[in-house]
Amino acid sequence: MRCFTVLGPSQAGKTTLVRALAALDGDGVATESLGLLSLTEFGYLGERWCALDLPGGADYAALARGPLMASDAAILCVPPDPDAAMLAAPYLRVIEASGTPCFIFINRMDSARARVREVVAALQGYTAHAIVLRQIPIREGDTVVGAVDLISERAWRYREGQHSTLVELPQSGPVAEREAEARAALLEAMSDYDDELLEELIEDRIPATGALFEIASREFSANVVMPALMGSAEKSNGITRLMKALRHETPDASVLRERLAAGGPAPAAVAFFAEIRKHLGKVVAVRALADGIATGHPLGGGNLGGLVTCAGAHPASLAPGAVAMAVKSDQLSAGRPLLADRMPDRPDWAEGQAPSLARVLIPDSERDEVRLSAALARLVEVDPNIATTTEDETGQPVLISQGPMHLRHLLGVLEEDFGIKVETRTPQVPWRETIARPVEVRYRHRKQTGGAGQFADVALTVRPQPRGDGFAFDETVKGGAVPRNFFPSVEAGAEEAMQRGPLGFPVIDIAVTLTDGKHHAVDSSDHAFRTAARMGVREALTEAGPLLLQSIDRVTIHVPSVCSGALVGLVSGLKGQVLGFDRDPDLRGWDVFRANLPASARDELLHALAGATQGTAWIETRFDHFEEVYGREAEEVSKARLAALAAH
Ligand SMILES: Nc1nc2c(ncn2[C@@H]2O[C@H](COP(=O)(O)OP(=O)(O)O)[C@@H](O)[C@H]2O)c(=O)[nH]1
Ligand SMILES: [Mg+2]
Repeated sequence: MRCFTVLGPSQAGKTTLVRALAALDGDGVATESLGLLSLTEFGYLGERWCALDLPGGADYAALARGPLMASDAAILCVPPDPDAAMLAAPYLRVIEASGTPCFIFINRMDSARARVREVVAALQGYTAHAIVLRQIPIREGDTVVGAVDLISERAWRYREGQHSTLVELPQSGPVAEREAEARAALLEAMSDYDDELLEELIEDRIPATGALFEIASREFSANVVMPALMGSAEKSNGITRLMKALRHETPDASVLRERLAAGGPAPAAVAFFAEIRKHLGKVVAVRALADGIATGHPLGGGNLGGLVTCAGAHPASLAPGAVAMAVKSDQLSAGRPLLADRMPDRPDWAEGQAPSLARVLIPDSERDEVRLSAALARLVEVDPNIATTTEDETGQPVLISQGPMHLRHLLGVLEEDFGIKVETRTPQVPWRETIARPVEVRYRHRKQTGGAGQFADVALTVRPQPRGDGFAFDETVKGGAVPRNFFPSVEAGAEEAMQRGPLGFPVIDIAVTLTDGKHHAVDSSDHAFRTAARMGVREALTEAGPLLLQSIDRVTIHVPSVCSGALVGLVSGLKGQVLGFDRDPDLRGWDVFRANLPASARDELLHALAGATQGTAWIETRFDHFEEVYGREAEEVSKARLAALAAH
């Protein structure tokens, strides 16, 4: 069995295309869906195929990594519109990173307005692979009525829902001219990777069709070119041609196995997608890449429980290349190569992009809190594209997903499959505070209750530290005014005071010096000094001009170069500081844009970016530093905080 993934923007016709391919022979078509992934198994001319189909949409490009780990080929399905190339760019990026040989299928040719050449040129702007046009359309007026195959030089006239008819390729006129020109370009591109062909072209000998098809297969398998074909999935035009190209040119699973090994051990299988099913537990789509994948045998560090094919059969074992769902195999995680005894690390390209949309989840019913964290742990096992954490301040669970669509899907899974309904909110931003100027304080803690009293007296200097220097403590006590053994308690008391400053937030970047004090031979204790230091520092913080600090993120935005210009205004508008942008040396057509941005603007950034780049951008965020906030904004933040604390 060979396996391919169809990717492309939403509404490009991916699902229609898979259906049309499977319907060609209509032989043993079986479908299964696993979360967002649809699997379609079908036969074509006596061979078995499995097509993998994900919904299009910005959030889901990252999810393509799992299916690509199981695919011998990819089909990038695009609309016949040069302006849509940018929407296809994120898919090109993952396909290219994965090393999967890829056909481009220009769909919807029944409604094509733009020239195919322009569509190809626009896509070429986003890939380092040479896109080679394998067909050209035949037009009558504005309508595409057929296509010429540039290798065989055969012309076909489309018929809706039926096989196209072979027609005479005109010997002269615009189609003939365009054909000659496009064929020359194709052969030239192919000769870049084939010395023999190059020689033949130089000597003005044109190789036979059979030889050309062989070279084409070889180059596709070697993933040096991306052939572009065209048609209409809806009208079943150009579908046989695409299927034949897949049949002749898609390498078998051994090539994928080698690609996944990447110098390490060659995996026996790959677990490429998963979901948790009610009453059944974890269901993992696996593809065998070697012999020995059988129920009861070790796989991925445990025994393989059971196998179910798309058609509902329960085979005892899988032949290399075959796809099935593994059940009762809890050791398996999605998106991982598998050896008998363990799951090796995924290849670098499959690490994926870090999810960026964080939401705190609040179950509708408090009783569901424990169940929710268990459910989230399960979700992480089946979706490598999410992450979970807890909010520092509240300890509430945070789910980080690829974007709003992905989040909505995950909340649906929580509700339907786990019976947990949740509300969401944006996570709290980590505000901090510090002080503006040094102050000196003296604090005496004294208590006389019954027997032993408490006595400690401290003189402290509290100074602001440079940003990022954190907390420091020292002492300049002379003559044993405070005995050495109490110093650690003074330090501990000072740190306690920093847990919440006068503005209501944790205090950072201050230095505390114990300069003097008094003690009592009987009544002084660690506890007394700790209390005195805490109270003293608290007083000092109030007097020392409290300053609100906001968390500043360093964001790296990966964005199609055509959108970079618009980002300058967008980032500045969110009070961010643009640090600059450069071409991405590894990704044609993409820029890497760097900025510092208040953490409080992260959500707005994601939202605005999605709009400005049609969802194609993706970002990496990490904490950079804390920065002072002044004036009205600071007052409002602190006021809200103190009110919230008082309400508790
Ligand atoms: N005119 C035309 N419409 C198509 C073609 N292929 C798909 N569609 C339509 O485009 C819409 C989206 O198709 P679908 O396969 O769901 O797209 P997907 O989001 O890429 O899976 C559907 O209404 C299809 O009927 C085509 O070749 N020509
Ligand atoms: Mg679809």
